[in-house]
Amino acid sequence: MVKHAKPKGFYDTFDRKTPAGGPASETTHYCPGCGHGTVHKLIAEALADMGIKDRTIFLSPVGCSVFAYYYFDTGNIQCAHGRAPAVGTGVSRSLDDAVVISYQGDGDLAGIGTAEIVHAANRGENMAVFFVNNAIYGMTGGQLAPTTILGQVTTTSPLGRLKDREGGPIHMSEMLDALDGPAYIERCSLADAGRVMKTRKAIRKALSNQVERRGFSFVEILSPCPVGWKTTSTQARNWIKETMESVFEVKTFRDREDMRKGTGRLPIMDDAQLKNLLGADMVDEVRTGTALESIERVKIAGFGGQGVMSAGVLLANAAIAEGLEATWLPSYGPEMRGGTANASVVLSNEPVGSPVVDRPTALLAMNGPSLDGFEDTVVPGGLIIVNSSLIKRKVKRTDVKAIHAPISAMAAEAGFLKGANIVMLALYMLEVGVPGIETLNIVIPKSLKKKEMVNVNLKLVKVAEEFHANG
Ligand SMILES: Cc1ncc(C[n+]2csc(CCOP(=O)(O)OP(=O)(O)O)c2C)c(N)n1
Ligand code: SF4
Repeated sequence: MVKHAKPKGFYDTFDRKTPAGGPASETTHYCPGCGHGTVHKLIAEALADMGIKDRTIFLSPVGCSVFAYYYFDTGNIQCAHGRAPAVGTGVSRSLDDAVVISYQGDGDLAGIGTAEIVHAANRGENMAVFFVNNAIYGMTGGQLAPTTILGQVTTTSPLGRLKDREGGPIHMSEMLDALDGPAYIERCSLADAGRVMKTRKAIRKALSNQVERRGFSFVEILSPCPVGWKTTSTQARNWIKETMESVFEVKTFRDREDMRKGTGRLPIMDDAQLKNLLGADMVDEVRTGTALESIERVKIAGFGGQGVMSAGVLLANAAIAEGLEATWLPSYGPEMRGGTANASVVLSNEPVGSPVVDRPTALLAMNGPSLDGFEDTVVPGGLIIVNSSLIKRKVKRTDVKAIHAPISAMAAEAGFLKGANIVMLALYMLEVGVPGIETLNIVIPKSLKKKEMVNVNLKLVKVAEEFHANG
């Protein structure tokens, strides 16, 4: 007797479809006859049979299977469109024992996410990719996908896909088979029961490859989308067999049983090794017990050549020298010369979660475009320091502290116009108090590669101190 039951890899109930206050649902959100349901079942069964669901991280894509996390009783992450292989890279590199599943449609994987899948495959990342190829964008209403076959009618190719107009279908398995990285590549089909059993085997193979740490496994599954194709379920399965399979050959492309992958992680280094690696930019801790009242998010902005990047590095180094946590993130304008540039520096008592500075607590504006571009982003109560030598207008905001200082003129008067960045940085540090200005005086000699520049830069710190004391 064949007993049909819900695989143990699934949750008991699918809450997505449970009506408010109503009975728990056991149905999915997929259309009748959709291949996603079949692939889900095969994966859920395998996870339960292999006893690996507790160490599995399932990456849901964007597409009809966006809600996969409502079904799989695993760790779940919902990824931005096409980015699952990048997320999976992070997961598998940080969790040695994880079985990472990247579940993706053809729009997700072969359209918006082409770069991510190619590079993850090339690096041979530890993950099993299940690529559900239904030759169409199902979720958004049946538009042409990268894998739509020639002549296929979709809502955006009403006359049928034409090679000269839309290009031919992309064969992802063949493309990835050109790379050295993958361990296992197989194309399967859901056209009939026999083929479903072969897909079942391929899915288990890809998952056991994860357990064995063989690296990157890729299973492409030709899958019916009766709603997008405007067919019955039977017609859809026949179409796969008779038409799709003649374009996408069902076969094993490679199976490298002997492959083994490491974690791909950098070695963990102690301070001495790090210092050796980073050289002069590392500064010994000079003061301990420093604490910030709250996270400082600093945007130092100007045009290329004004030294905004090096001011950012100095600030981050000064903070680290005082035992704080700091990040520095450069952003270069598109022009090679004369363009705008800015450095984002985050200072914190705790490890920094994100180096991005969208809402600065302080803006150090070296030129007009920087003030125009970032003034509105500063948090209320924040600080804006304006280089009034080059910026002729005043700060408009009334809910921030504004300091207008002739930064460039002060640097020029001290004999070193290019050191305006140091005057600006010193002024900021004097204003905020943490890290302390004396730390900047220690960091400057350690950080400057041209030792003959040390004294002039220290002189610029003094210039800023005088301005601050008088103003
Ligand atoms: C950044 C972004 N761009 C576009 C979309 C719209 N969008 C949602 S699903 C989808 C395509 C999904 O197609 P596929 O990956 O083939 O999955 P299927 O729905 O067929 O299973 C697109 C373009 C989006 N959600 N996000
Ligand atoms: S539109 Fe197609 S892929 Fe999406 S759930 Fe319906 S049948 Fe499945």
